Amino acid sequence: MVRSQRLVQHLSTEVPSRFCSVGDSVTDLRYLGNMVWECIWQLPVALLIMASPRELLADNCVSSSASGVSLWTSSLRNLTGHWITKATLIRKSRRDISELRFEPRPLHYYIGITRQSCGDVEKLTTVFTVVEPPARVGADYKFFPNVGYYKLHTLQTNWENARRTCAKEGAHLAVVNSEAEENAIREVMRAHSKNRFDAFIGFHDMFKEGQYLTVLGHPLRSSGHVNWKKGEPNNVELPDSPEGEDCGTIYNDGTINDVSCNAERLFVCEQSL
Ligand code: MAN
Ligand code: CA
Ligand code: CA
Repeated sequence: MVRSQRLVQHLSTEVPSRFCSVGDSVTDLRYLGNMVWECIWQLPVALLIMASPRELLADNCVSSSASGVSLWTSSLRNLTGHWITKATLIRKSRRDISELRFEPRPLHYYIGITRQSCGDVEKLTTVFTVVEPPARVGADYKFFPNVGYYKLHTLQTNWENARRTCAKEGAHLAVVNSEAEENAIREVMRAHSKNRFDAFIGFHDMFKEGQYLTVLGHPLRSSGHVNWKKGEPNNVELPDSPEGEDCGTIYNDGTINDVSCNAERLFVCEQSL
């Protein structure tokens, strides 16, 4: 499982200094934007903030774009003395996961506002948080509450093809982070066959022998649940795989093994919550 991505946009205004601070950086509004984004979102976000009247400031309008992302911000005080701050963030991205059935996903968003006064400077900090659940995977993924979505692919292929197939489905080769997750994977495997078999999952030691990494790029040992089969990993070197065994599998009893990356196996994809 990986944590849901979060979009946190920070927007803050200092009155009357004409400086905006974003995180640790300070930007002069006369020249630059007053927003950063830590993560990028698929849907437009339009925001309106009205702050209490203070001294009149010039209208500031800022736009910025990078790799399919557009951002507009403006901050002005109107004739009735209201401070109005607006920000619009739009991201366009190409879908290359056409296999997915996209369903509308509810967005959760909230706004936190804090006011600070220091001498004659009033600082208004507004934090916008937008949380978008991951895209739903196909109906053939089985949902395990608080664990994730899992699918056993029942056509054998090598590890790299398995990795790509999961990615095309908006998922990844399964990474086992807990006993509950091991049980979920065992269940989808056992639903296929009660006979003993193993399936590719998302770890390997292709880069350095014995240093196992997950497909998410983290050391396997930090995944929280590592259940090697007794005697594994043994990096067996066979004539057709002299490089040894560098790709991970899981047996339907939940134990894991290293096998040749060129071997053909079923595989388990995971869509994190
Ligand atoms: C046996 C054992 C394993 C090895 C597999 C390869 O089960 O030697 O360590 O990974 O064969 O198929
Ligand atoms: Ca190895
Ligand atoms: Ca092995």
